[in-house]
Amino acid sequence: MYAIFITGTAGSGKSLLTSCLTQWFNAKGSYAIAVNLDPGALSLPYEPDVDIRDYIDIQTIMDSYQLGPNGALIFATDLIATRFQEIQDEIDSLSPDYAIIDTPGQVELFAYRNNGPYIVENIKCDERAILFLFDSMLVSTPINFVSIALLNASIQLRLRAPHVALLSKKDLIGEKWKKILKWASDRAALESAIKEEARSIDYLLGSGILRNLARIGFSYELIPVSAVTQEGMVELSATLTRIFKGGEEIED
Ligand SMILES: Nc1nc2c(ncn2[C@@H]2O[C@H](COP(=O)(O)OP(=O)(O)O)[C@@H](O)[C@H]2O)c(=O)[nH]1
Ligand SMILES: [Mg+2]
Repeated sequence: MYAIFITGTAGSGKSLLTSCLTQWFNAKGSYAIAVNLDPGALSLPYEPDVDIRDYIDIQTIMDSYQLGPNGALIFATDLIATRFQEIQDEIDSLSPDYAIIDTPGQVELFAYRNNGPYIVENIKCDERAILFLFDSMLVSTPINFVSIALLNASIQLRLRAPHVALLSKKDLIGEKWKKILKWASDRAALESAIKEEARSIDYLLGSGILRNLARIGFSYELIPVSAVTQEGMVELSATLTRIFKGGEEIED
């Protein structure tokens, strides 16, 4: 079984991509399941095969501990690891080829607290990968792009598994995705874009962060995807196959 964790800022398209990718694999003849690890999800654009909300209920937590919605969400997210065995058992009983795992809306609750690293490390699977979504709505300026790239690097530090960077919601930005892909792959182009657009104080900070990111290997093969039109699914699944099957022969 291959485990694919979907991460990204709130609203970046994690849940819709979970739905899209699950359908994509199933249409190609693999057996993929959608796993919801977001205890705070009010509604989901897919019917989860395995759902943390069966074990953790935000309303009960709010009532029992007299917490507001925010406190209850943090509490609930911290509890995910304590119910992980049940989630694992459910996944095992389905024996999927792929588990597509939707993570909590706010990425910091998953990545920066203990539950995310614990689950990524302990899930029983042959291989795992982390998808990180660069929301096209957020990375439309070079400074914002660098900020999200910094977040991506920070999440890589926390969730130790091969990472794939995606540009989500490609269908919403017309031809702008080309410019964003250029920034991702060409540091000099990004730095000069920062210089053109940013105030001098932002330039110093933005280019300083960028240079430091470059030292740890700043250059993305950012894959543009749309969970609405299914664009980019071919490229994404080919990249996942390369990660999972390594040197083995790649099927189409
Ligand atoms: N046009 C478009 N909208 C998208 C896409 N992916 C997500 N959305 C929309 O963006 C919003 C947030 O998506 P969601 O999957 O809930 O984000 P999450 O918070 O990261 O799980 C929803 O209104 C989705 O319908 C996409 O590829 N294209
Ligand atoms: Mg979501």
